[in-house]
Order: sequence, then C-alpha cells, then structure tokens
Amino acid sequence: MAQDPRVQSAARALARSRRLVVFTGAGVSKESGIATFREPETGLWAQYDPMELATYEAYVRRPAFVWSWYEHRFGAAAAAAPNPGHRAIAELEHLLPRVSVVTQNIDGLHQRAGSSDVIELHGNMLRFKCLSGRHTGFVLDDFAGQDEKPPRCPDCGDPLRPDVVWFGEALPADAIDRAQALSAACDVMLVVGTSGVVYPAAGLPFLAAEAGATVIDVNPERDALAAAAEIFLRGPGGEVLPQLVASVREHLTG
Ligand code: BV8
Repeated sequence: MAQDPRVQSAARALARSRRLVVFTGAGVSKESGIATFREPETGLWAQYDPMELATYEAYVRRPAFVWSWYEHRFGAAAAAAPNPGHRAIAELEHLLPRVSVVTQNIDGLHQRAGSSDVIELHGNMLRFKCLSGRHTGFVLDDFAGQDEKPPRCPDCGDPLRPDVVWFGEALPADAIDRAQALSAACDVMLVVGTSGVVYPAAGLPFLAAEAGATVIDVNPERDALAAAAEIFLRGPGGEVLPQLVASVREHLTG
C-alpha cells in the first residue's frame, strides 16, 4: 500500500494540514475486537438489531434486557485494547500542528491510545447517569455492590442508564457544536470506519468538503460518504493508518 499513489497523495495532504479533524466510527474499533453496529454480531446478540436496543423506548420497556446488552459491551470495551489504527491517529498529534478527533464511538479507545482532544458525539458507555438525567458522572464502581439490573442512582434511586446518545435523542450540544465548527474550519478531514448513515454525525464530512477541506476516507468497503471524499483508501484502519502515518512522517522529515 505504501507505494499506492492514493496513499501518497493522502500523506501529502496530511503533512501540509494545519487544522486536521479525524472523524471515526465503529470500524476503527473493529480490530480491537469490538463489534461494529451494522455488521452482524456473533453469539448471543447476533439476532438483535442495535438500532432497536439503543433507544430510550427499548430501555423503558425492557430495562434489564437493554442493560444486559450494555453490560456485554462494557465487558468487550474493558477487555479491548487500542489497535494500531487508534495509535496511528494518536501519533498524528505529535507530527501535525493541530489534530482533533471527533468520534461516534462510545468505547473510550481513542483516549486510551493517547489522543488528547477527543469529542464524543454519542457519549461514553463507561459513564452513567440516572434516567431523569438529573445526576450524572457515575462510573461502574459507584454501584458495584448492587445486584439489581439496572442498578439504581446513588443520589435519587432512579434506574441508571449509560451516558450515551440513543436514537431519537439529541447529541450533547457542546459536542456537536464544536464538531461542526471544527469540520467547517479544518483543511483536512481523515474519516475512518464509518458507514456514514447516522446523522447529524454523518453530515460532518460534507461540511468539511463544502468548506474546501480535503476529505480522506479509510474503509474496507465503499460507504455513504464517498461523495464527500476526495481520496478513498480501501482497507482496514489497523493496516492503512500505520502506513499512512509512516508516509506522513517521511514527507515531514524529508
Ligand atoms: C437525533 C450510541 C434528533 C448508542 C449511537 C427517527 C427518529 C429520530 C431520529 C431519526 C429517525 N430517523 C433518522 C433519525 C436520525 C437518526 C439517524 O441518523 N438514524 C439513521 C440510522 C437513519 N439519528 C439520531 O437519532 C440521532 N439523534 O437525530 O436526534 C433530535 C434533535 C433534537 C431533539 C431531540 C431529538 C442520534 C444518533 C446517535 C445514536 N447512537 N450510538 C450506542 O452505541 O449504544 S449511533 C451508533 O451508530 C454508534 O455510535 C455507531 O458508531 C454509529 C454509526 O455507525 P458507524 O460508526 O458508522 O458504524 P457502522 O457499523 O454503521 O459502520 C462500520 C463501518 O466500519 C462500515 O462502513 C465498515 O465497512 C467499516 N469497517 C469494518 N471494519 C473496519 C472498518 N473500517 C475500518 N477498519 C476496519 N477494520
């Protein structure tokens, strides 16, 4: 891939960038062993559609069931380690003047890989709040002794929920506002591992392209963002990104 002219032109664009946004989806965590949203899960959850489970209605209707789905995912995220793709993204911060990561993922792996400016558009499943939303900022240890599923809010006794954005819920205003401002002002956007079907997140690459940024899309298969991407690099992030970053380093060190 290193001699691939598309990788070379992507590396040149990245090496020149002054304001880079890296926009990621579930695919960037696939090589860490975390299931994506639209590729069938294996095992117990294979027959359930995440779109049906990641909603307020599903949680209110079947709280223990939806909580068990998240417990399965907490376990996967806790057992997972950042993969070479996450680490390559984190390395870009040491090569380029300004790098912001905007992620749809809720697994916290970009932060664990060392990225220091991460906007979580859809929250983080290792943070919890009560159903009313009045009490937030809980972590798993805050209710470790509770057997009830879902556990109860230590402050008000409401059922707890993961601090994530469910379908039909608004994204945190500060997160989406900052992500849209950065996308409209960036000169390069590197998109990794998203099918580009979930809005308003999927609008960000189009915002960047309309503002004249070079949009680079990394995905093993074509996704819905093809119209926004100037350069498409076909392949898994864990393979493409380390090669891309090595090429950026070559361009910068001459
Ligand atoms: C909103 C957190 C309005 C939870 C997620 C009806 C009612 C209400 C809203 C809507 C509606 N119809 C449409 C909408 C809008 C809706 C939406 O966009 N729906 C889509 C499906 C049509 N959006 C919303 O509901 C949003 N809210 O609109 O609110 C509003 C406004 C004001 C006031 C009130 C309400 C909220 C959306 C957020 C939902 N929450 N996650 C949880 O995770 O449990 S979204 C969920 O999908 C994940 O975050 C996931 O990241 C995200 C996007 O999916 P992708 O990341 O792209 O993952 P996917 O599996 O699809 O693709 C993986 C890609 O990776 C593939 O392309 C694959 O090829 C690639 N890949 C595979 N292997 C690799 C790889 N890439 C690289 N390397 C590899 N190795």
